[in-house]
Amino acid sequence: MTDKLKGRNIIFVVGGPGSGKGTQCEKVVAKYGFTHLSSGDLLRAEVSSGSERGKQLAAIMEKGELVPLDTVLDMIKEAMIAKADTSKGFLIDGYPREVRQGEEFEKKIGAPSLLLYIDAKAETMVKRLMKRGETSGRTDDNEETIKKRLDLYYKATEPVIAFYEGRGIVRKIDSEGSVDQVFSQVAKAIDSLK
Ligand code: B4P
Repeated sequence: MTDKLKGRNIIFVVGGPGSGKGTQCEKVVAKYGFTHLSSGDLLRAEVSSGSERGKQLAAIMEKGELVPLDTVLDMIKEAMIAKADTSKGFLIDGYPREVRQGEEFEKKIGAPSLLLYIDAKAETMVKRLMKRGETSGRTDDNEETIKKRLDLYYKATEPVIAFYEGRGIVRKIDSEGSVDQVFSQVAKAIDSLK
């Protein structure tokens, strides 16, 4: 099954909660036509379906914790296979959240050619998420859960960046500026792949 995904351009998009990952991915899709797969969106779709698995996921996400690795990886893999024939490349947003997720992805799917590290200060991320929480209806956009998501990011996800830095594929993006300022750095990093 994974043969379908061989040789595909894969870009990991990693950053803290509220760093601007999803926002930048939308702009990348508009400019480059890549396929955007957000682990958070895939999980929220499962929750909205009302399935038994969705109910279990909802309880974990509400607490700001990571859902089991196999669940999220299977969802990403299925979504990639479904788009494999037409995709120009994949933006994998919000994954890996921990080093083991990266290792398993490579075993089951393939290696990334670039990791976009979307970097913002903790206070910036909190401010953005609290603002989004006013209208998003997301059960995890509240002060208590945001704090837990941030703690988990520093503990589990930052080591992912160090892991891929060793391979020379990390491009750090300063995400403190406006959406367009951030995007000009993202576009430069993607153009450097050609
Ligand atoms: P995610 O859906 O990944 O949620 P997120 O970290 O908040 O990122 P998102 O992409 O939505 O927000 P963005 O920064 O673009 O994860 C949610 C939960 O799902 C996790 O806590 C976990 O439970 C589970 N999960 C997801 N992936 C998993 C995995 N791999 N393994 C296990 N569990 C997993 O934007 C935030 C806000 O900032 C927006 O309102 C935006 O408009 C604003 N903003 C963005 N850029 C801006 C800028 N430059 N200036 C001003 N505002 C900006």
